[in-house]
Amino acid sequence: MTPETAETFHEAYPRVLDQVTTCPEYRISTRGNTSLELLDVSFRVADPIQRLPYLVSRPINLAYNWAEVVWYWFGRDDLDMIGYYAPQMAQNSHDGRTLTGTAYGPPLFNEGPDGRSQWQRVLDLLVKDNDSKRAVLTIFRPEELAVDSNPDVSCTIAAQFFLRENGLNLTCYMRGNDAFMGLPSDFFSFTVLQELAARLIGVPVGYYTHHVGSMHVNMPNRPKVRKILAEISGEDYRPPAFRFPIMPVDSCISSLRLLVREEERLRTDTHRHTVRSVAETGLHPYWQQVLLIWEVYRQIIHTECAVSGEVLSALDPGYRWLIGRRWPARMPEAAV
Ligand code: 5HM
Repeated sequence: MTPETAETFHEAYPRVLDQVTTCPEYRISTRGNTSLELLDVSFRVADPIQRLPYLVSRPINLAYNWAEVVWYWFGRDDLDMIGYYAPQMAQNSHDGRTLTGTAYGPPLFNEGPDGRSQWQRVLDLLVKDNDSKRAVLTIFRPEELAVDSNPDVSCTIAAQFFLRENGLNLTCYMRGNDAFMGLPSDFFSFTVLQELAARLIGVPVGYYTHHVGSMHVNMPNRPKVRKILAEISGEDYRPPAFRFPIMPVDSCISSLRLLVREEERLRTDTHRHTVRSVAETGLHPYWQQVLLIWEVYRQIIHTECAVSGEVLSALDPGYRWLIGRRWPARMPEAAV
């Protein structure tokens, strides 16, 4: 039987949260967390470019989501970069500097003995043998369980591309997924990588399928899940009309190289961007938006003033909406 299909992630996310919290199979306690759990959860999203949930009760951190993609792409494992966007990730580090299981970049993008990464091998394979069933990217490593006290074991086992008539489909297999916290960022990163792969080999984006062994919600997040479910079932609720921008066909790799350099300058507060300076980078407007998001985040972290109205106005409406909901106290008066 094939999994249930939703059109967008905005539609899928509350459905998963509802299933896990209203009809959980188990209540488990492991590594300090008590959770409601449902085993063997699968769903498919027909239009994975629509990768954001637009929820007032769960405004996700776009600066983190985009940083995670770039962090993966450059095969990084440092807390310096990712911890700036998500300080709580330091808890998973065994040495206070790096992450192991959570850092999916090294296994996916670092070169192997043949001079190619797993990612590159899989893309090369798909170009030669379109219908291949071998386009697998493995993340979980058996050695991760060799040390009992390992604080960071990969939650994603593998991802598999299927190039079929409709386009490039991606299926991810996870051993465990936190439906409230982890799922939105995992969905975001995996589907950006799917879209990147589709652009690089010049095919349309297909659908995205998610298979999870243990889908769970940690008990402290239950009230937040209730709020989400109340929001979407409220009388006044109207689904958002925002559309996530479409990634341009060319220059993805050079844009990512430029982005990672600019990200560091903003993160370390050694540079400030304006709408004009972002335009002068020569980046495609799609990627300029990512820099603008990080500039907003720089202002939030490194200053105490309201975020620049000029930068906010230059943002894509869906991005602006989410940022306004995530950091309402930092919005300029006109934007409130
Ligand atoms: O005890 P365990 O190693 O499973 O705890 C890690 C938890 O982090 C997972 O169960 C899952 O809830 C969450 N997680 C996630 O949802 C972790 C990662 C990092 O690999 C992820 N998504 N990408």
